[in-house]
Amino acid sequence: MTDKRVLTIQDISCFGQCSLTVALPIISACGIETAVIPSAVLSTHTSGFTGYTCRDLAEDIPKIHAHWKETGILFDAVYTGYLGSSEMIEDVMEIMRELGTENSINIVDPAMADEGVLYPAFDMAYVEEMKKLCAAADIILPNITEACMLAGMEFKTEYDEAYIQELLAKLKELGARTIVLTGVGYQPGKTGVLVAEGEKQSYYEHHRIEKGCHGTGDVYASTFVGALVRGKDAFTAAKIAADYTVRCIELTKEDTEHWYGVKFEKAMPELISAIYQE
Ligand code: PXL
Repeated sequence: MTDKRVLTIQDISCFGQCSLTVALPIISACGIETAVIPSAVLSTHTSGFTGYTCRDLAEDIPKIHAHWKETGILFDAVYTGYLGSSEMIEDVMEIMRELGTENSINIVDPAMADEGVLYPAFDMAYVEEMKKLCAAADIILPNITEACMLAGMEFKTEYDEAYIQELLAKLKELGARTIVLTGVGYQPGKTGVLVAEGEKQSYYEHHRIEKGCHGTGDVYASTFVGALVRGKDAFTAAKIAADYTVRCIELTKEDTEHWYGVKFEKAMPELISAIYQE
């Protein structure tokens, strides 16, 4: 196997177990060299904390790009998460176009909303830019809220398969190729992930833990990327990511002081054995 190299572009929330502080260890644990471009530096994430600091690094992105281009550094996959401002999206697309190897894959987690609402830093202009980034991706990983915002559909907590199919059709119209839609549940106590690749659709249903935890979207997307680049097919990567995310929530849910993220470190041995199972 030729060793693979991933670039991930997302913020550093210095405290809070999300974005780069989750993506870097998880993708590395999957045996993949991981380079990073921090899109912003925040003292904490923005979900539940107040008074956080934020330094946007949009200006640095073209400079890092130029240096790497000159040096000849290329990536087998580019994975984006929480970016922070719409100004940087054009530059991120430029990186996807110029710093990928011949068969590189672009994976976009829109990371902008949950439970029907946008994260505090974002507005509809960001959603519009995110639509362009999703159209440039090979694989997108929205949750239902993000999918609705990208598709211009009403967010619902109860729905049927026809609603999900309409959502997928609208995302395809947008230009999205493979769609990994998370948080799709049709019955109480269950949730799941739907992987739509061209005409093919596969659904993995799993146990739903009532307590929602911050940062699980980042744990999910990073695990998916690690597993996929490691050589798993999209559906297997989606399943490994779902099982690991559920495990992380289980290991965290009893600890009421740990509301800001999940204890993903504790379940890493299980992730590693799932990844290295050929
Ligand atoms: O987990 C997504 C995320 C990443 N980065 C920052 C966030 C959030 C979610 O709120 O605020 C800064």
